[in-house]
Amino acid sequence: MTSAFSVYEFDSAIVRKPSRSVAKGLRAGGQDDPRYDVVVDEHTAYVSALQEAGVAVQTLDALEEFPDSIFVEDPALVFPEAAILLRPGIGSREAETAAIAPVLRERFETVLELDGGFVDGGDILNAPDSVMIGLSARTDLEGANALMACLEKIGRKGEVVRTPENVLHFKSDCSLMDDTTVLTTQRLSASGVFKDFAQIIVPEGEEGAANALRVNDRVFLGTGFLGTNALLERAGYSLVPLNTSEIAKVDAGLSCMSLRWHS
Ligand code: CIR
Repeated sequence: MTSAFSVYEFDSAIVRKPSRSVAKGLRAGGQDDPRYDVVVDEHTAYVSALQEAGVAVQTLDALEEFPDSIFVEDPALVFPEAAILLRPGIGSREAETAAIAPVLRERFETVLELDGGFVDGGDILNAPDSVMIGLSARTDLEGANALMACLEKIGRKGEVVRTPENVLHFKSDCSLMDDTTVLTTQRLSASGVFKDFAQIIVPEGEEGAANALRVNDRVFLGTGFLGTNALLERAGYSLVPLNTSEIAKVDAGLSCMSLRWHS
């Protein structure tokens, strides 16, 4: 199925308020705990930016028992025509799927489920010609195959690719800027996965900038990534700088805080 909308055209989104327990969110390195009040500020600015871009945002209540539940991108995948419930590949986040499922069943007529394996939404890049599924420490081949089967049911093509070693998610290292251009890191670009795209490579030391987010006519970009900012400005994108320094302490960026689709 070719959707009537570009992969970056959105009019609807779901977000979840941060819980105080976000301070205990998962992280691979030894970063300090994020401060709840600063995470709230970052989240509030993100929601406002979505609304200003023309997106109607549904905000779900915080879930104290799940420190990472603010990152609603991981337990599900949404398209204009259907939602797919995923299976996060780390024990402490597994039950987030059941927590968001009733909301998705209310919003979507078709809700599919993986019949096995594990997939985190952060490993999925919905590109114009295929839904790219990055194998990672969170997303395994069984899950990727189960997701491919779901995608086939809704007439979409999946493609199994690889998340770079020691990178949390495929989308930690890339984001679409438009239908033909991807913003990516050198290490992901080197895998050849984006050979059919025009590529903008983030400067060394700015890998965190690659998890940007194109929303309608603008691109959300983490603040402080001056080199990437200059590259994208030069390429003519309209940038919305958003502070992500607190959520970055729990390995998060701009795509992970919402589920976005065009209704
Ligand atoms: C985790 O490790 O699962 C969270 N601390 C961060 C999740 C970020 N999710 C995303 O980029 N899609």
